[in-house]
Amino acid sequence: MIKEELIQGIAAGDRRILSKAITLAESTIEQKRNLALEIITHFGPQDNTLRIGITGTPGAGKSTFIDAIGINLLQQDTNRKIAVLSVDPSSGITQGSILGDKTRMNKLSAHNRAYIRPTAAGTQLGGLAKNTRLAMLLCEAAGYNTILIESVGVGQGETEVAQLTDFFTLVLNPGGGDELQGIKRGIMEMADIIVINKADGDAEKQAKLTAKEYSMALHLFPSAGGFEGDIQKWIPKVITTSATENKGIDVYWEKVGEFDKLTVANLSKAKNRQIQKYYWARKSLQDLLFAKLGNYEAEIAKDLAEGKLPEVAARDILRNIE
Ligand SMILES: Nc1nc2c(ncn2[C@@H]2O[C@H](COP(=O)(O)OP(=O)(O)OP(=O)(O)O)[C@@H](O)[C@H]2O)c(=O)[nH]1
Ligand SMILES: [Mg+2]
Repeated sequence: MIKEELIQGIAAGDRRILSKAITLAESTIEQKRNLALEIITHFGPQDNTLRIGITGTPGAGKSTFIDAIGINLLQQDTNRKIAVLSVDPSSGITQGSILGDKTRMNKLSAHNRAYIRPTAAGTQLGGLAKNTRLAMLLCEAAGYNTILIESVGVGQGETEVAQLTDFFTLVLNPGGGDELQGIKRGIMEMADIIVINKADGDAEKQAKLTAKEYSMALHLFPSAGGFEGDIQKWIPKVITTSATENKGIDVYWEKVGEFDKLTVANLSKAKNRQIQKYYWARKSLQDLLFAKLGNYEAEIAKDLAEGKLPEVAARDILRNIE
C-alpha cells in the first residue's frame, strides 16, 4: 500500500488502514518502519489529546477497568474517540491475553468510537513501549483524542509507559500489604492516581482501608504535591472502584479532569510532553547506535591484536561510525 493511500485512510479514520500503519511501525524492516515514520510526520503533533497510562499487578482488573471507564467517557462526551493500546510482555507467545482482553473489553470493542490494539507479539521487551508510542501517534492522527495504555506493572520496562502518557494510573487490589512488595516503590511514586479496584462485596470495607493506607504512604513521598519552581504540582489521589459494578468510575474521570485542567493551565502538560520527546530521541539514538555495534566486532579484534588499549580502540571506532 502506498503512502498516499495510508495517509488518506488514516485521515478518514479507517480502522483497517490504521491497523496496517501500526503494523508497519512495529516492523523490524527499516523501509516499512520509515514509511510509518513519514506518515506520522505528515500528520504532525496532536497536542489536544489525553494520554492515560494504566498499570498494575497481573489480574488487578486493568482491562475490566478500561472497559468501564471507556464506555462511561464515550457516553458522557460524544466528541471522544478512544484508542486502547496494551503493552504486554507476556502476550508474545500464546496471544492468550490478547483474546482475554477482547472479552474483558467487550463493551468497548463493540463501540464505533473505540479502537483496541495489542502491541505486536514477538517484539523485544525494550521495543514494546517504543512501538506503542508510534501506535499511539498513529491513533491520534486518526482522530482518537483519548489514548488508554494498559501495561503490567511488574518487571522492568513498564516504567516507560510513564514516558508515553500525561496521566499515570496504578490499579491495585484491596488488602495491599503483600502486593506493595511486588510493586516497585518507583512505580508508586510515579502514580498520579492509585485505584483500589474490586471494591465490591465482602472486599469493599477492606478496599477503603487499603485506600487509606496507600494515601498515607503516598504523602510520605517528598515528591507528592507542593511547588516546582512556580508550578503547582498535582497531589496524587487514591480512590476505590468496582469495574464490574461500575462504582467509582465517575470519580475517576473527575480526578482526570482536575488533573488535565491544572496541567494545561500551568503548562506542565506541554512541558512534560517536551521532556518525553527528549527521552525518546535519546533512547532511539541509543538503540540505533547499539544496533551498529555488531558491525565493529572485526575492527575491535584487529585493534586489540595490534596492541591498542580497549579504550583507545573504542574511541577511534566511534570517531568513524557513520
Ligand atoms: N469483583 C471484582 N472482580 C473484578 C473487578 N475488575 C475485574 N475483576 C475480575 O478480575 C479478573 C481479572 O480482570 P482483568 O480485567 O483481566 O485484569 P487485568 O489486570 O487486565 O489482567 P492482566 O491483563 O491479565 O494482567 C477477571 O476475572 C475480572 O472479572 C472488580 O471491580 N470487581
Ligand atoms: Mg488485561
